[in-house]
Order: sequence, then structure tokens, then C-alpha cells
Amino acid sequence: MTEPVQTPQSRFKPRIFSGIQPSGGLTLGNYLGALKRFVEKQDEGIETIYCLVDMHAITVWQDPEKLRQQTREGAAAFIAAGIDPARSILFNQSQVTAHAELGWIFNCIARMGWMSRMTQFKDKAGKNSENVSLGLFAYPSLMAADILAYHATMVPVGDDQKQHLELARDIAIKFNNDYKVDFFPVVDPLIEGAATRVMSLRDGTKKMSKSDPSDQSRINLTDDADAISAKIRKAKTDAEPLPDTLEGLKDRPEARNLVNIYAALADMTPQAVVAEYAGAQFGTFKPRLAELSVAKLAPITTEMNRLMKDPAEIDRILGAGADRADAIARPILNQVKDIVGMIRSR
Ligand code: AQP
Repeated sequence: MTEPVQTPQSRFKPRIFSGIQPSGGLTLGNYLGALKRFVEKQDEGIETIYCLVDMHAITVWQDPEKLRQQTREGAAAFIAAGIDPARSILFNQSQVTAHAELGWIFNCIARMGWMSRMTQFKDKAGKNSENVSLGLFAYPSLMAADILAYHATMVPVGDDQKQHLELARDIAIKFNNDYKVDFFPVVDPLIEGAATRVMSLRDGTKKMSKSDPSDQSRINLTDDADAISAKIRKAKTDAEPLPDTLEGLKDRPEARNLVNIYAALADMTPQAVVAEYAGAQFGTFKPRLAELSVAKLAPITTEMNRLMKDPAEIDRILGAGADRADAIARPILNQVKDIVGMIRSR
């Protein structure tokens, strides 16, 4: 057996990895829960690796031409939101084969029982669990590979991904224990900010999602000012005015959601938002929220549209990012193969 590799946790330098599925156009939820945070981390000067996870996207059916389009649109959204492909590594997952290779090894580490407890699988499979893809079941194991192929130590995500990140930690720990090494870092989820779970505009108990059948439930990053304003105007609320403390929003999920969105867009705390709008009716608050949303999102949409006019340039950026990603992941994967006992003779 391979000699145990002595690698204390402290040797891992801070490195951030995160991804977004190109399974549809990106939403305000993806922006506030993920993309905006990705830019902040890049701007803090931490090494950042960001990925359009197209292999995750095909765990449910994707039309090939749409998948290509959505991947480019996702990359355009990253850049338009402030990701600089020179400072961050930006690529699509399938171009770096280390993800699939490590994903397989992790399929052999993860336990069926662990995967069966994943709430996202249960939600997405619903009553149809016999008929969904095997890939959908194995999704969190590939996600662990995405992160650990880079020895990433921190993963900014929305709240819905917390359970998957706990699973990535379990996989890293079990691998280290099984092979008596201290090879993989134990990743830290970064779930921060006022909008870690943006809810549907039609139902405050449901997550805003790009695959929700109702377009009215979400704000898309490609929506124009009129569409954004109309969706916010029609967003479900209640008849009460805004309270003066957050406690007053406890059983008002739709109202709480709009306050959180406002806070995240304005870089305020939700407490500060209710303090400012205490006693205001939604007839007053909604137009202000619409105005703020348009002011923050319109420049991103305009820049995305400009970038989308040159798909070849987007593909070039993704390819160059994939080369840089591969240069980090390949040596790590090679060490994994040595640890596992796989011969590498070419
Ligand atoms: N509503 C949300 N609020 C806060 N964060 C969110 N994220 C997604 N929705 C919200 C965060 O965005 C990142 C990328 O998510 P993903 O594309 O990998 O898949 P998802 O979480 O399943 O997002 P969707 O929009 O619901 O996609 P579909 O409909 O394809 O399943 C993650 O960090 C996620 O937390």
C-alpha cells in the first residue's frame, strides 16, 4: 500500500470553488445566493475557480443546442456580474475530465444510504424516483469531486446546497480514513448575506428556481426593466404594512422574501430595511424594490447581451479557463490515483 501522505490541513492554501448549472437562464436567486458572492470573493483577492457545471445539468434532460446556449449565457452572466476571467478561472466542467474521473472514485467512497438522504434528490425525483437518471442520484458525489479536485477549502453557495457540502466533507473524511492519508481538505461552506435563499415570487415557501414551470415565480437575469417591474408588482404578498422589526415578518414568508431581496441588492441588513420602511404598504415598497432591482440588474443584462453577440470569444474564454483548471486538477488527480493503487504508466 502507498505510504501515508503527511499533509496537515494547514498546508492547504485558501482556494474557492463554486459552480452554477447551465440548466436554464440564471435567476435573481442564483445572482444573490451565488454570483454576487463569487465576485466579492474574487475582489477580496482569494484564488477563485468558477465553473458552469454542464455535467450536472444533464442529470435531467437538456436539449443539446439549448445547453450550449445556456452555458454561454451563464459564462456571459459571470463576466457581466464582475468575474474577470484573468483573475478568476472560469470554465465549463466537461472540458476538465478530472471532474468525471474523481467523481467515479468518489462514487466508490460515498454510501448509498448517504445519497438516499439528500433532500434535493427527493425533491427533484418526487414520486418518479424509479425513472430518474442514475446521474441525478450520484450528483452530490460529482459535486464533491468538483470541489476536491482543486483542494478547494471554501465554497460559496446558497442555503439549498448546505446538505451537499456536508456530504462533500463526509466523502473527504472517509477517503482520508479509508486510505490512511490526510490528502483532502475538509471544505467550509460559505453561506452568507441577506439572501442565501431567495424564494419564489408566487410562493414564499418555495425556492426561486430556474426550472420552475412558472416564469412569474422568478426574475431572470435576461428580463428587461418592464418585465422585472411587472413581476415585482404582481409578487404575492399580504395585506399588512411592513413591521418595524424582523420579528413582525416571522409568519409572513412572502413579505420576508421581498425584504431580504431588497437588503441583498442594496447591501443593507434586513433589519435596516424594515427600519427604513416601517409602516409602509406594499404599494409603496414594491415600486422602490422594482426600481432598485432594475438599477442593479439592468447593467448586467446589457453587458450579457453585448457578450452574447460574440459566442466564439466566450468559448475561447472557457477553453483558456479549462486549461488553467486542468493544470491544477490533473496533478491532484494523479496523486489520488497513486493513493488508490491505480497504475499510471503513460
Ligand atoms: N433561490 C435561491 N436563493 C439563493 N441561492 C440560490 N441558488 C440557486 N437558487 C437560489 C444558488 O445558486 C447556485 C447555483 O445553483 P445551481 O444552478 O447549481 O442549482 P440549484 O441550486 O438547483 O438552482 P436552481 O436555480 O434551482 O436550478 P435548477 O432549477 O436547475 O435546479 C448555488 O450556489 C445555489 O445555492
